[in-house]
Amino acid sequence: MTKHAWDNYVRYAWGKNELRPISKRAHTGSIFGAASLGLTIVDGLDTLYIMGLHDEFKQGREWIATNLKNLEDINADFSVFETNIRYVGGLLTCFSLTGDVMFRDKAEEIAKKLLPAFHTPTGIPNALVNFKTGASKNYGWASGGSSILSEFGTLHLEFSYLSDVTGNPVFREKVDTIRNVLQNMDKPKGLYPNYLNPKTGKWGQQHMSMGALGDSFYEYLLKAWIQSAKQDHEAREMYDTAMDAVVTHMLQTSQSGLMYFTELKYERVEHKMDHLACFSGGLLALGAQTLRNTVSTKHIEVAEGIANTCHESYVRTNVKLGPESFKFTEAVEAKALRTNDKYYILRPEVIETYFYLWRLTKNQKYRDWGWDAVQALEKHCRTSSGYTGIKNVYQDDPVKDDVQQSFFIAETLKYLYLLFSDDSLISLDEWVYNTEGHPLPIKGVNPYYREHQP
Ligand code: DMJ
Repeated sequence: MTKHAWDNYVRYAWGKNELRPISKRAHTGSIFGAASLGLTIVDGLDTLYIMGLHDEFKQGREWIATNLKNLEDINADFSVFETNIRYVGGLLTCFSLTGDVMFRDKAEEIAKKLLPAFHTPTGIPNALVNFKTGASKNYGWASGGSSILSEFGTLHLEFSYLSDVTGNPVFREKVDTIRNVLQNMDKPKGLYPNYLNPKTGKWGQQHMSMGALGDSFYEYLLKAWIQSAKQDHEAREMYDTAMDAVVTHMLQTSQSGLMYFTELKYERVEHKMDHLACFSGGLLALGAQTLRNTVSTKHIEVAEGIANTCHESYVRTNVKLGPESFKFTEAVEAKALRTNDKYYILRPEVIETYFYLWRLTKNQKYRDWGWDAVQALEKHCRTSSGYTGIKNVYQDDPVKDDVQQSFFIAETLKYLYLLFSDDSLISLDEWVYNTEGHPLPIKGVNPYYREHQP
């Protein structure tokens, strides 16, 4: 599957960001636009390496060495978060795996282009930065000029590691500042709202979510602790407190017994869960396994419950792949109701959770569920020229969206491969995955950490 996705990207969209597998050309409407930034190459390269596709890896490495440069000439706005998780994260993993300093230097070069976004009164970065001018801003739709929790809260792993491998402290300083701001904020009921104004340092709308706008902030608290070989106690405490509040105020069980995370808008509870929020099954299991305390038993139970619900969201469709977002009402459970929520864009989160739960519980059902997803992907998303998303999972033969997302190779296929591999391949004892599926080494434990020697 990976060969098929990669080879067709090479054939029809080489050097561009993503492939349109049906029209057999580049996808210019991706989050990195029409620029030739090789997004699929950078995002997918560690997957190729892990799978032993070495010729393909070499081809991608050469493209990056030769073409990923002159960023200061690009007069366009880029997402700080997406650039970090896909480019900086992807390159750092390739550096760690291979020791090839070209990857480290490119990661640093790109991360430096993000730094102007941190020039705000609080140090909370703006969402978008122009690589040429350095001007930065927030999205117009984000609660009165707010920055977004899942974006500014998902930089810690890459920035800390980058400081350690380059010897340049500036990156860690930036994420430490973000951490301090968050530590000192009042949290309504212990919860973190999704919007924070970088100028005033005040929360925007009190919208709380384990899905879009919140998700990977929680993930990076736990993973910062893991990455530091359990030395970053502040991160672990923040994770434990945050998840305690989330489980207390956002976890629900449906009439038929399905566990799910709701969203909160001030006091209003929305009984909806995003596909994105399905990553939380894996996260809770990882958090429970790495610290065996009184809460662990509860968290592993919730992790398995969330995995089951997300699996149900797949099973209750015609194509056996889940919708973007699903609801719980008196009439339906784990199903999308609005047309706009019925699409599937090759997202990884459900398979990611199967991967963690397989590694941590060894229950065969997670491999079986992963294999069912493979069959469904082959039947409905595979085309003669790559893989596509689909527009309505409740139809037998849905319309295809004609986009092979870069995270399909970076995450979906990587987690599937690892689900069926030995535990020693990118072991959870030595590696911690960034939110785009790029494994980063654990400090002091993994010899591939490759810390800068002065
Ligand atoms: C990926 O870019 C990352 O997993 C991110 O954390 C959330 N969205 C996509 C995949 O769905």
